[in-house]
Amino acid sequence: LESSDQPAHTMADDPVPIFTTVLDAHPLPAIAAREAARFDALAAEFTRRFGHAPAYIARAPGRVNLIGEHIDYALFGVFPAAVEQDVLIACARRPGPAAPDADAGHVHAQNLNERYAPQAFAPMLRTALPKESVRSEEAHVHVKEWHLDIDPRELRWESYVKAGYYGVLEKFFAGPAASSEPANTDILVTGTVPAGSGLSSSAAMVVASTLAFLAVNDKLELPAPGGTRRITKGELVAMAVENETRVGVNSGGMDQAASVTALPESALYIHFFPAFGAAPVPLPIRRTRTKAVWVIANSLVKSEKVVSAKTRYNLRVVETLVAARVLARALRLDTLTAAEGGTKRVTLREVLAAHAGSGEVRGRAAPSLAPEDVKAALEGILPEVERLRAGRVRRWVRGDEAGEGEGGEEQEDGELGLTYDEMVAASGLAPEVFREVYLSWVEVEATHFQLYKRARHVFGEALRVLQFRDVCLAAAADGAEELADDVLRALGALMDASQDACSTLFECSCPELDQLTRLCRDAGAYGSRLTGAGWGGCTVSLVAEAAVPAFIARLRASYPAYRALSDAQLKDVVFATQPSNGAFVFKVT
Ligand code: NG1
Ligand code: MG
Repeated sequence: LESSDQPAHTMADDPVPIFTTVLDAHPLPAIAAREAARFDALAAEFTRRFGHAPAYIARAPGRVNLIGEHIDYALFGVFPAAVEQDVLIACARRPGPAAPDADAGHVHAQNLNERYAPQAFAPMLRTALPKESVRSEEAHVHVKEWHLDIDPRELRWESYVKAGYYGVLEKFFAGPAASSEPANTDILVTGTVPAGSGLSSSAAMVVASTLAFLAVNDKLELPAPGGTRRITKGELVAMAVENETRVGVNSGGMDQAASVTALPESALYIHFFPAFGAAPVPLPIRRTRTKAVWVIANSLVKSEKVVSAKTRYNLRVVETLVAARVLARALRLDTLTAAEGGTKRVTLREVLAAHAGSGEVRGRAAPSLAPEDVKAALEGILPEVERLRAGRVRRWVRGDEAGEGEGGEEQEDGELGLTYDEMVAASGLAPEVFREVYLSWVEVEATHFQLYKRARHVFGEALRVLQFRDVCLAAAADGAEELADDVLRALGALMDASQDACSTLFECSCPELDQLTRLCRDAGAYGSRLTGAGWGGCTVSLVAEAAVPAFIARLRASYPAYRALSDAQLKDVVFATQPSNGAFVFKVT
């Protein structure tokens, strides 16, 4: 096993790959042939529509999270892999006379899918007043700022294109030193990641669009001491995470990191604390006596995160953060609760570190806990989470410290959670400070807040991620020709436990997902769980490869929403998937 959960080489420093043959990107000849045909067709259609050939095709995959749900924004490590479904964006500078200044960066965006109408847009250039420091030096220097209209309340396909573009404009064409202009650009988009299904079509779109605009504007190679260097995967992830917030979801960084850094044949262990990093972990599922694959099955319940964020995703982000503060107070972790004038938005991962006395601090490299220590710390903190039970918090707030240890009313009120006022009191912050710290950047709507259940899920799930990773690493270290099927059973059991926690503690499942994962197990899966944000979307199951056709047939007969589907429709809804390559740029020669 690796000695730290912060592997030395994390791929964040690797350059984003540029391929010129499809074979480089898809080393298996069978896949390469299929992909070459797809890339060629997109390039030909681009030429037909715009009258000139594309210069690049940017490609970014969706992802399936194998385990570790809703813990990335608590800064715990997660375990996703890229899927084969992806977004392709063919792009080129539009030929013709250079546009006058104000018209720079004009974009014609089209989509192969007819549902998504062609769009034309340009960023608005604002020449802002120079910043103080600049003004004092050179009064005539103006600061360039760009603006693109994105309405996060409306689901529009081009919003994701604009989100990617925005980051490139801000990073390379804004500020006092910006001299050149963004290029006029034609783009043609196509995608196979189903939308609203938990496979992160949004991250695939944003990563592909960021890459396309980097390529068209010659920003893949950057000036560096002694020559040039390629933009790194870490830089691309950072841009894509920030870009996606422009579409309105305060997500963790799992999806963009997975889409950018994935490698074929392996999953990724992605960590965010004390710093971001991603390392490939080989999967043992093809080396076991029974060869297995991941099967994705869509519940066909659409989960539009942006639309329901107030009562679901963003509410969970707030509950998880407040749980961290209240637990830090209950555990008397004063360095955390007093940080930043007492207003730090503490995360559960920081509470764990402080409770374990590890000295880990966000953003600072060492010291960091080894996974064994993190596991021990998680096991140690789980009983402390009982302090977050509503009845206990209430008694504690009333100052009835003596009552702290007893059960009493906890059982009955455990389900209901805390009212807003009770939660604020437990945070120890003045109401207006609470609002500023926890609610000024996000909209949520609820009558009760569940701190106990959310924290219980997060710590338990974080532990399962490390256990899942251990099973994979132990298998990788095992030189045996063939591994026992126990490996599959161990992974499957962790997946089942994850589903159970998502359903009962984090409450991000839904009746259809509960039913579908149960049917998947009945149909022979080693384990089955929802993947992504939940409340609908896809499940992922570990299934014996030889049994996949029978598995799919049983689901079709037993899951009500599948009965009316044609064979072709069913193929898009239930399918086996192999971990695929992360994002890259294909240079059309
Ligand atoms: P999906 O369902 O793929 O959008 C979301 C978040 C992740 C993570 C998961 C839950 C976005 C862009 N992504 O994924 O960061 O929190 O939910 O584990 O919102
Ligand atoms: Mg998404």
